[in-house]
Amino acid sequence: MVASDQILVTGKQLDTLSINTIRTLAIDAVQQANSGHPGAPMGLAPVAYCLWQDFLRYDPADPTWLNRDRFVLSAGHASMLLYALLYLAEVRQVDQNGNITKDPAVSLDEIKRFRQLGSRTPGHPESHLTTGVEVTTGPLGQGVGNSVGMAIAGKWQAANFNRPGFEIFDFNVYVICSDGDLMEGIGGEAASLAGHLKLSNLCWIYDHNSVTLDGPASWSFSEDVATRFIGYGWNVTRVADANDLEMLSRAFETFHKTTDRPTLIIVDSHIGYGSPHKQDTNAAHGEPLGEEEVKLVKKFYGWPEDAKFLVPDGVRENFRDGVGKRGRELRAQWSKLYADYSAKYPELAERLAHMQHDELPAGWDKNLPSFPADPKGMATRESSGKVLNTLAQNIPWLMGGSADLATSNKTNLKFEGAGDFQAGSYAGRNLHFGVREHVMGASVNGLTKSGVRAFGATFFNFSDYMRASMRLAALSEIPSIFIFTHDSIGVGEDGPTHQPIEQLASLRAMPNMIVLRPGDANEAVEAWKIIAHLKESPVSLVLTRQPMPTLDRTKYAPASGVAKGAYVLADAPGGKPEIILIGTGSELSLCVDAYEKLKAEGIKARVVSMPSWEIFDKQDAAYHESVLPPSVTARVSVEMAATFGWERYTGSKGRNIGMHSFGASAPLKDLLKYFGFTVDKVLAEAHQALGR
Ligand SMILES: Cc1ncc(C[n+]2csc(CCOP(=O)(O)OP(=O)(O)O)c2C)c(N)n1
Ligand SMILES: [Mg+2]
Repeated sequence: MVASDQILVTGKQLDTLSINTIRTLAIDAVQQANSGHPGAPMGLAPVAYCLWQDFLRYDPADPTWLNRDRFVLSAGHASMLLYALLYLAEVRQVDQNGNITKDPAVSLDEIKRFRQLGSRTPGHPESHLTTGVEVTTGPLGQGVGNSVGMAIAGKWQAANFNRPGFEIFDFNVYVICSDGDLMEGIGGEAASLAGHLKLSNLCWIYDHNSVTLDGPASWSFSEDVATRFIGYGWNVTRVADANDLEMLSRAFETFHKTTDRPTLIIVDSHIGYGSPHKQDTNAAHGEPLGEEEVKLVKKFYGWPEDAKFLVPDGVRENFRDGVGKRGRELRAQWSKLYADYSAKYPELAERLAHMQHDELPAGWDKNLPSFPADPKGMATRESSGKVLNTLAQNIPWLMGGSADLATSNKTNLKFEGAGDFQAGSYAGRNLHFGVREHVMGASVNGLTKSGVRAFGATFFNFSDYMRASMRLAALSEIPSIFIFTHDSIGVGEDGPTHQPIEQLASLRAMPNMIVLRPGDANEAVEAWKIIAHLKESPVSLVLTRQPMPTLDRTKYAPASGVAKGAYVLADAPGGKPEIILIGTGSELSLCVDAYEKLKAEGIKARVVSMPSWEIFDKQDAAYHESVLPPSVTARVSVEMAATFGWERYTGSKGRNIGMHSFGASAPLKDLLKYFGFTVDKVLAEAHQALGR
């Protein structure tokens, strides 16, 4: 019934049958959903098949295997390609607790529910929903960006954990990417960084199909990609026909043999049918084929025209005998090796177990600093930097870096043995991302998904440059740590190009993003304690450049209140305030100064420190009311940023002191006066709110 010699006359019959199964599953799923991209999976099926079946070291029975090769579908619109592979390879589902179940990660029923509510087969792959999806992709360029972090993690783990005779880590990271991935700026950042770091464990497969959504790729993309990547320091190889399994195999072998740089395999392919002789790029591109076309395609593949979701006999067995068998054997060998390794190096094995289960090691918080009261105080970038250095000594897999601002961000890990991560010295924990914010964000996500606790740092204003990656961290529940200093007009002379205004509001609007803006050095310590425990939420830690007072905690409430997101720092006698001043970050001390003056005037005031809206919002109603009693409607918020959203805490009778324009280039003290961040201004607004 199924003729299979029409596409690959040279290939094996079973190969062709398997490849066409991937293709027709994609076609049927997209048709049934009445939305999605069938063309890319159809064109790429042989490439993905060759990789999975013959090269990927992956045991479908244990998708959590530490040394598994990683597969990233950066062209996330081709999601059905990945779902078909997960289904056919019989990858098992991992439950919420990280335990492997008997269930398939993707069943045929799930493929039939492609793009439906609650399915494991959403429109684009989402790593927190579907086992076997290593990272969430869809926004083009993010997957290639993640892959750099994953490859860095692989090199770092090999350098730190392998011992003579115990090659515990040697996994590779494979990525399928499309024209869009290479057009996006982040793709260039990623390739540049990977080339610089000589990440030889990284292989991108570029689907050179000469077409994008609007039409021929030539309308918008004409550079010589091969030359470009050679310039980046990559090994570049080419496969002239995506259906040529032999040539594909040779390209993967070339990748394996290349030990001094990453590899780009440029694969010339044809979207749609996958054949240069037969294609209908319009129909196949970005939308279902339509019932008529589906029949024609199936006929072309030698498929029964009316069969839907057909998996011919022998196909699943073929995958079992290929990727399944190889993966099982490789993992069994590894497990044996690892058992001996654990016996010989119990400390390292314990470390790996912690890393894999997102656990903190014993003593993770020892020697954390505590800062004495100091009216001059210090910048939170400074106090945070000290905390980070202590934590990194206690947590040996805490690592990261800055986008060329480490000295300003105070994120250098300076202790003995911290080291720099560079080509050829992969054990170091200081990463140098260069001026590449976007791929820093994506890399931090990839690193975090690979078991290390990673941070990336830059000026707060440039969070915009990496926002797309931060958003994916939030969406896919990756606890990436984003450290931002120079958090306001407090930057001073650098001026409005460097002074964030709306960034706080915009990150607070992002679901699952924890924003923390500590109000003094001791709040910075508490903020890091929260960060250490995050498992499913990324954090934006927002810090000042300029010094701020370290509050006297014998006079005011302890900084441990940060754990609840907001807390009463200073209160009116008997806890019955007439007015509440709410501050974050550098404006907290302004509220404290105003509070003291109000007190002297005989006005009963309260100061609430609110370093994190998100964490405060998670507390119960009783706590909310204890901090912000509904009966007290005279409220003033103070923050050197857009006031957008503060009404939710200050109410309709409240006042919001903040920024209503971009900043300006001037010495800080002039800016504070000009924009109204003075005790007098807070007092004036307080009086207004009180109506006296
Ligand atoms: C950042 C981003 N911009 C736009 C899109 C919408 N989009 C989906 S696929 C695609 C382009 C398709 O061209 P290509 O990358 O060559 O993939 P192919 O269609 O050839 O598989 C676009 C623009 C996206 N997914 N991500
Ligand atoms: Mg394309």
